[in-house]
Amino acid sequence: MDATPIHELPRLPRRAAAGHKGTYGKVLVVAGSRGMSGAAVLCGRAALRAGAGLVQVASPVDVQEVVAAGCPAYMTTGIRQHADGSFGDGTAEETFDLARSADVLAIGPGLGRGQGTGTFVRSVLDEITDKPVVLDADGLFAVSPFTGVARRTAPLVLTPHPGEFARLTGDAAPTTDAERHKQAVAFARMFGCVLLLKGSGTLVTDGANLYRNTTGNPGMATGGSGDVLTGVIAALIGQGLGALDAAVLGAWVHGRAGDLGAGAIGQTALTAPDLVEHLPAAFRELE
Ligand code: NPW
Ligand code: AMP
Ligand code: MG
Repeated sequence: MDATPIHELPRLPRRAAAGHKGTYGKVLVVAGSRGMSGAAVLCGRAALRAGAGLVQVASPVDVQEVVAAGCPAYMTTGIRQHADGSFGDGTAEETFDLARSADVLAIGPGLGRGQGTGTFVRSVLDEITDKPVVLDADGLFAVSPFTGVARRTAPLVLTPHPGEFARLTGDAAPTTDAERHKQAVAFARMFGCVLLLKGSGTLVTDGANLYRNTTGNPGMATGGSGDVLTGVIAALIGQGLGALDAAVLGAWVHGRAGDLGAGAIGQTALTAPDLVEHLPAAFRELE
């Protein structure tokens, strides 16, 4: 299947004059761990900049304060851990409750790869099947190689970079465009998910449609870029976009923020926080 370049964008939902914060979606970000609290901050800040009405960031309790210091506008929660760093047995239920009151979940940035973390991520996916989920980074690691998840009534969006995609499929990373297209479409079709395969010319597919992003630059090849994208897509779903549209628009806006950032400070110096700071200008072009 040929990839359609993303030129015609899904419409950014307009904000109603009488809208309130509940109107624009409550995003639960499950992210961060000791040494990677920044991933949770980037994801949460990006979700706010992408228009989410409310953002709650749930992180392991030992980094909650650090995450909270990263932004005054989101709420935080500490996921209680056992002495060995694992979750579960009473701690996972608290996250289930938060998830039930959210509109959309973003799971994985900087969460870590301990065995207990993987079990925890899978338990959230098993338990919360009626809320859209954007699964990224260590959330993807928890379900690799991918054999599917519990039957869901809400969409699942997976956002791997090529290394993560190879782990998901268990195959070597595709080397040609044609192979990349084929593998991406086949994966999305087989598992009934939306797949966003990152890179220069990020692909987005639901198995029936295939799009190629036209924004972005190699300045974005810097730690934390992807964590920003996860928050953007979750926020767009929270505002009512379908999963495919949110992934398409999210990829475009994220790349556009990178292009505006590179225009301001150059590709070399661009960092993930700069992407967050340029989201407003990128979104303004769509309002
Ligand atoms: P190689 O060796 O480079 O050729 P991982 P990660 C391969 C968090 N972060 N792009 C690559 O191959 C994330 O959220 C936290 C990238 C290597 O084998 C995750 O939770 C930050 N990789 C966690 O760190 C900022 C490619 O994949 C492997 C590739 C780990 O995420 C940083 C690397 O992938 C980061 O976002 C490609 N195009 N092609 C923070 N501030 O808290 C092949 N690979 O092991 O999943 O590592 O992406 O850094
Ligand atoms: P991650 O590896 O998860 O941090 O994600 C990196 C993000 O930066 C993805 O959204 C990529 O599409 C984007 N990115 C990385 N390298 C490039 C590039 N050379 N051109 C365009 N976008 C890129
Ligand atoms: Mg990443």
